[in-house]
Amino acid sequence: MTLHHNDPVHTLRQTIISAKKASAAWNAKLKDVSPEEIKSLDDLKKLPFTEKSDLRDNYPLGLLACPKRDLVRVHASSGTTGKPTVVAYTAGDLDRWSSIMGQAMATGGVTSEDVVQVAYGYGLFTGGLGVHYGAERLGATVIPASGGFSDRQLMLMEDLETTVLACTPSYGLRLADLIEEKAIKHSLKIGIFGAEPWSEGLRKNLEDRLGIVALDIYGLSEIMGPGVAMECQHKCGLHVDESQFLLEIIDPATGEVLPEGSEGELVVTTLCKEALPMIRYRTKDITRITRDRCGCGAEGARIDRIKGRSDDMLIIRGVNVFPSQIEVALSHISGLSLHYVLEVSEKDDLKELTVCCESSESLSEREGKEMVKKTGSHLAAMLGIRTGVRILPPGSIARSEGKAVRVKKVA
Ligand code: DLL
Repeated sequence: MTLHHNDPVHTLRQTIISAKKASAAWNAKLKDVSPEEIKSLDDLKKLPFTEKSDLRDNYPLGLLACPKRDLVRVHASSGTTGKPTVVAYTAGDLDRWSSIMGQAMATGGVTSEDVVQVAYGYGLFTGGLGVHYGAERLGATVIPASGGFSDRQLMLMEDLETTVLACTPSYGLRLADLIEEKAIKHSLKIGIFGAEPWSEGLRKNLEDRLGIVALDIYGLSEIMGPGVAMECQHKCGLHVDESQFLLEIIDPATGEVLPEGSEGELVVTTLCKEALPMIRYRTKDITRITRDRCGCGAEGARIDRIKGRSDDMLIIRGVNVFPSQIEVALSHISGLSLHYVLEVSEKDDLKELTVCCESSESLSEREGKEMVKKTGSHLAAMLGIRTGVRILPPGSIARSEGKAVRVKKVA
């Protein structure tokens, strides 16, 4: 397929034609769609949504829009149940991903002078290799550290004078703790944190303690991997390259397209994918699109920091809360470390939430009780919900090396 980046309508039509031609599953899904009907981007609404279940139902590669021999790489995201979702790339796809990712890093202020330590996991997860190739494309020096082995991370960081750390924000917090604990001398300037929801509070914590600019990067395997959206140093929304990705916001309950500026579920259509194009892919991620001019001068679309996934939203006695909102509330309480877990139990069909968080210092019994009270009333004031609170000693919550598991179901 030839990709015409400067005419998105043409590219969209081509995408539909090649998907229908190559895959029986796409052909069935798009049976009522004739590409000629797509006359403007407004006609995007006429196309059906694609969801994770479409990939799962056509496991492993039923949605492939190119001959299988054209593939040069696969990645996969682990599902909560059963088989993973497999995503695939042609050489052209990898080339475009590298340049989109390189451009995203440049948007964040990374240059060819930088030493980028990639502490996202390498392997089936797209994080490691995605950031790796983007940084190389930019001409930066890459340290392919992968996730975990924290002592080795710190050694490499110190000895090779890493200037850019790329990892999940929760692992960034873990590394920040260790850097302080072991008094590591480092040269970090920029953090590229993503792959999980995080808060302004955690950004400030990482920036203050590491002396860096901490930036948010967004992406998902089904669309490509990291680099779909990335903040610049003005930190007011994540820039999206609309010549590659068409964005919509829908009501997650009804699927209705919402007016620009509304908060809702992000839907992405790819204009840059040969192997696995995605048409109106429902990301489940809750955000907003803005187009006002950014402080950096860019005028294109930006998305807000992702609030959470529609399927991670907790409904506690009728009040909707995302784990990231709890993190925001916790970040306002001095004396807590931002390592936390949310325990959800169900009693008589009602969900109960217990927020388990660590104090930054060891507390006496009396101090602990006061902290429980303070945290509980702060959460009630900020979120309008009563929750249980447990304050745990420093170091007692399991540290994440990749995506943190924040919500635990308990009996
Ligand atoms: O997490 C790709 C990635 C790697 C993004 C490294 C950024 C950095 P998946 O494993 O397929 O891909 O998970 C995608 O993670 O739908 C969101 O729910 C969540 N997510 C990704 N980035 C962010 C972010 C990678 N910056 C899913 N903020 C997405 C909040 C994020 N959530």
